[in-house]
Amino acid sequence: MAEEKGFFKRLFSGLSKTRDNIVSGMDSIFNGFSKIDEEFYEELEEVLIMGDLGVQATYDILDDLREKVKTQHIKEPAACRQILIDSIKEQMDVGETAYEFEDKTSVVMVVGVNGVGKTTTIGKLAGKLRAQNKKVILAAADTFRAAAGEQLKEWANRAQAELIGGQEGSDPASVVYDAVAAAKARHADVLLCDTAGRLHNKKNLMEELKKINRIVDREYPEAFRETLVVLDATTGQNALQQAREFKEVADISGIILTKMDGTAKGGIAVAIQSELGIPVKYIGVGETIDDLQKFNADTFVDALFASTDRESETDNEEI
Ligand SMILES: Nc1nc2c(ncn2[C@@H]2O[C@H](COP(=O)(O)OP(=O)(O)OP(=O)(O)O)[C@@H](O)[C@H]2O)c(=O)[nH]1
Ligand SMILES: [Mg+2]
Repeated sequence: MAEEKGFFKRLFSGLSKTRDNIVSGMDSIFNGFSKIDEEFYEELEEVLIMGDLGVQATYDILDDLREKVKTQHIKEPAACRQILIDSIKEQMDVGETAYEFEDKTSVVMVVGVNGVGKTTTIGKLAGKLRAQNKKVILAAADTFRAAAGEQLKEWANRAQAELIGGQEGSDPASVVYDAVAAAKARHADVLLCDTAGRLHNKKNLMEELKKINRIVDREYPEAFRETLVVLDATTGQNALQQAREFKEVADISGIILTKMDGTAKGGIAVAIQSELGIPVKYIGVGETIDDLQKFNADTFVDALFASTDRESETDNEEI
């Protein structure tokens, strides 16, 4: 329970910039309007879009709200606040099977464009799995960038996971081939594959991912598969576009949204889920090994919409 409270507190402070945008805008609408009219809906729409929730999610949320206002005969603008919050929670629920891979013999491909936080996230994820006593192997399949292998090695040491790498410039698919062999031989629970974010061009990058996937399909058909796209939340709508592009070439099973600390664009989590139908499974809230959180829609939306009363409440909580 203390852990749960600590989590809320960290998430709460991590989302402060996003919340400043959304909550102050919403509260002024809920308090400023005396009746529910078109102007009220228009202003809400503007706040949600400014908060990076995306056009699609905003329309869905407002349609739902209009419907409930009608059927429940709601007259007070203030009563809409909770309906809105519940509607976002419903849209963002990740479902019970989201973290299945953690308890299976699995291969997790981590993909994303350069600099979004793939390598860091793999380190954090390895740390999480090691804390559950899982046997974890990391594959350094980003052989394109000179320092990439070294960076992953540091994370492997920190997380106490084993690393399989290759020479700079070597074939990433062959690194994955070796890593699969090691995972099988050592009965590893989870194999996490780091991939390059930048190649000579986008087509090369996508072709390489397909090739790596084919190797795993062929060499390790019994493994449970997970492909996670890492997106940098600070890039807002660009992140959404990147997710779309990866969705075209790979079977994406989830999103990891990094750098949620210190961005005003945290609402992008809502947009991704609602526009692409891909669940956000983890969020990165800092640069250390403990700064990766499982995404919980209820906690996230509560932290996103918490008013300042909740802030003073959390100040008294132990971490
Ligand atoms: N504040 C913050 N920084 C993060 C987070 N995740 C990653 N970073 C930082 O983002 C930078 C890039 O992270 P990397 O893990 O190297 O990104 P990458 O996707 O592997 O990059 P390439 O291998 O070059 O494609 C590093 O400075 C990380 O410390 C996060 O959740 N919060
Ligand atoms: Mg990297």
